[in-house]
Amino acid sequence: MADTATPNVIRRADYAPPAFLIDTVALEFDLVPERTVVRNTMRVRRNPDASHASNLELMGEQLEFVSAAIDGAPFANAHAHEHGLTLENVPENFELTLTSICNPAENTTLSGLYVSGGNFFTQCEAEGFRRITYFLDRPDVMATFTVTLRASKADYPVLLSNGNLLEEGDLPDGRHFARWEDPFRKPSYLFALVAGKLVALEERVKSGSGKEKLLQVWVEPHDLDKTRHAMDSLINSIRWDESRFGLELDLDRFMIVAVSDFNMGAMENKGLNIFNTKYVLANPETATDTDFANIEAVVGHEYFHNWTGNRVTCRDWFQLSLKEGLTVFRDQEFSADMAGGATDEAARATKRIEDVRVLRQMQFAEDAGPMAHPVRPESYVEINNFYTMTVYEKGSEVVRMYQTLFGRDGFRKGMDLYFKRHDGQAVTCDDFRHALADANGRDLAQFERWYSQAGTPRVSVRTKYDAAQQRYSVTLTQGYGDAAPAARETQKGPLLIPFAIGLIGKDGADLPLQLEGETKASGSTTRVLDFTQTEQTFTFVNVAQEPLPSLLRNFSAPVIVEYDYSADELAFLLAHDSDPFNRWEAGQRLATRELLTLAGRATTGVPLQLDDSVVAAFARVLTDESLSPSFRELALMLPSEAYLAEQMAESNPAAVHAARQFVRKRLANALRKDWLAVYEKHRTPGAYEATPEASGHRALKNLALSYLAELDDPAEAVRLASAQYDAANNMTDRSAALSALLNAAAANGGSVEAQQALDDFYRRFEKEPLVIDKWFALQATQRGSAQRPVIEIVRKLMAHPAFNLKNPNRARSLIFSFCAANPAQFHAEDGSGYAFWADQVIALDAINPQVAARLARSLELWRRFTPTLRDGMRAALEKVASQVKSRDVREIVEKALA
Ligand code: B3K
Ligand code: ZN
Repeated sequence: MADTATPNVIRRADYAPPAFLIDTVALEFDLVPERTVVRNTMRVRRNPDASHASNLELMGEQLEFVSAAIDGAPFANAHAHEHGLTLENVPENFELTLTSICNPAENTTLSGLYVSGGNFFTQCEAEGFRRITYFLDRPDVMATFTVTLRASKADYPVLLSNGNLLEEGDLPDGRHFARWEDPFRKPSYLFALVAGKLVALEERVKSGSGKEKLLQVWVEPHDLDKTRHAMDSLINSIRWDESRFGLELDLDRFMIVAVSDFNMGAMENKGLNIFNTKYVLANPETATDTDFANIEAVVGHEYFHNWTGNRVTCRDWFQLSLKEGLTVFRDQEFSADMAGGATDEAARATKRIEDVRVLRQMQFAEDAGPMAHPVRPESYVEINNFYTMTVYEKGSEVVRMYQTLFGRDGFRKGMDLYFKRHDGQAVTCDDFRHALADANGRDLAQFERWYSQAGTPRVSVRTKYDAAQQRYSVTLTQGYGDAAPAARETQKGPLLIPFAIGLIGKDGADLPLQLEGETKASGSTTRVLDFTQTEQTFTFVNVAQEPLPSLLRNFSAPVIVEYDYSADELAFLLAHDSDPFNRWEAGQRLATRELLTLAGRATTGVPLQLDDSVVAAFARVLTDESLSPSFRELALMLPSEAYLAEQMAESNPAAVHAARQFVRKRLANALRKDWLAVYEKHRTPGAYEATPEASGHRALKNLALSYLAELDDPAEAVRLASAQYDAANNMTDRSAALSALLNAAAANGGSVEAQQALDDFYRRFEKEPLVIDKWFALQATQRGSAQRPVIEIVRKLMAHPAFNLKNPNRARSLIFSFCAANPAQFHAEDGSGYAFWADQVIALDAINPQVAARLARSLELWRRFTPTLRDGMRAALEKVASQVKSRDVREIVEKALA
């Protein structure tokens, strides 16, 4: 409704094929930081499948138009304007040569061609190519590209672009050139170039069919010692895509380049992936176990795009989840296989739990706010605002549901058919669904609603046991709660929900499952129910005793399950469920329920207390040596403050913080001996190992340390943390120790030990920007106190010589960490956090709208907070709305205020 009033809304329903097609592109760059000349020669023809247009309308932004020629002759009917270039009355089929100039040195948006650290880089997705040259900059226009780069040889010794290197050589005046050709047709958003002083770690490998491939990881010279893990991750990705999906690397050469100024994680440009340094550079001294895991996941993700995204791409940007949801699913499966192979369900579950935690904390929140949209959005103002948790993470869950419905083999059959039908094409989410449906002989019309329906579905469960008949009935009802107004508006009918369920007997073992109408129990003790109606009852027969249901095993659909478990039942599931995901889930439900009760009490000032039975349930997990350390760490980590605040009728971050701290302290004091024992037992002496086992030990040990830092008398924890900090041979242990010192000291307004460690950390890693990012982030996310509010520390750090608003990683490490990852301090009653937020959004808007728009989103749930906070947030949003210029931030704040 608000859409119609807003100009420049792009709608999915308005899709029309392009009036012209471009078959080949030859680009020539004369690379000079302030004035790069681009000559672009294209083979253009009318699109036989589109309605006639006499003018060719090319997109272009921030370009200085120089000249146009058609078939070699100057063309006078070319008019440059704010959004591009209009060429009037063009022929049917012609060669078009355009020359234009851009200014990479001044490009702080990091979209298009820009300079970072004295080197040239590009970022074209979604609409950056039009900032490099005039073009039909839309993904359904696919062309083959040849690229010639010319630049000073001393300043830019390395010249890279997509595909294969055809030729390189010297030119007069100390310049040189390189010519690249990408044999595959691609949309413009996959174009890339890199030029500068870089070095590469190289490896030659043979692909499945025996062809030799050159792999390179390009970085600045001082970072070469941090490239091994990215290279290993790339090799593992190549192997995995061959074995799991039969997909081989199609180019002779595959390059990864790291850049320190980058808007997001990485970019899948054909054969030339460009990465944020954060997702490439790692060695044990500088990177944590989480960094190592993230690098493996992102290297995999970008590599997997080579087939899901590049060989088969999107028809239009509304189809973004076609490539992103699918590729996130693939990278999640890759990481799970790397951790646990295909069969170690407990190890795979660790990855599943981490992914679901992110989904629930971030995507469910997105669904509950003004940016809620379906996996395939219906409209947008700025497409960069739609690289969202919904498109990526919920999109991945939607893809996972196909696999849950059809099994791994059925899913593979669907993928095979998808590539057989669509290789080399720009297609839609419907095309993907049809391939999966046809390959498995199933009508998936109802499944389309997962793409068109916004909001988080709720499934409520009622159960009934008939002891005389030995029947157990499970009634499922689906709908949307009040928290999803967007969902109700677009609701089209019930979803097809694969609902995995198991039944657990009194001894904790799974019961056999036989549905009414079946002649015998099936072999598996987990059943995926096809839940397709608004309300549906499934009846199990021959159920000898009243079972406890284990619902939505392995999180088989992205929904909220409502079922009234008692605290004892949850403790029982936490101790016995054979589904490791649901075992974790039981602990989370138990903790969430207690924490929300306590938060409610905290708002009214009633003294807090926690039942011994809850402490006992967590104690059992802590001391259960049959559970893997990484599982125990996940199970003992309480739900985040952000997630808890979101579950309250009125979000109250201070109350949530008080409740969560109370429980942490209670668990720390009550289980002190156990924490200490776990801390000692899970030390990893000797050389650092990056294996999942070793990282599990470190995770559990460091969780123990963080609980010990909550003790009423933290002296012992401070001693342990200081010793760990000094002795650490890896960043995981060092940063965990520093964080424990900061938090142990918070209540007293800081400590000597914490300050010394902070200073040491800075000096030690002064030359490692990614570690200095951690230094900023640790301080921004630390616990505060009345004497020492974190906003004051953050303001001081903004003036630190190492702070730089133009570098997105640095801006995120300090500003985003405070505004989005320290809710109790950010949402201070005095509104100081909001005033800071508004100033930073406005400052960033002038530099880098994409980064500013991300920060702008941290206030979008303002309506759900307590009245005082709500007023403060509204005022800050209004201030931003009155001052920002970019379309990116405007869309966010206008939707928030609407
Ligand atoms: N496809 C890119 C994201 C581009 C974001 C543009 N604002 C990275 C990825 O998802 O692999
Ligand atoms: Zn992606």
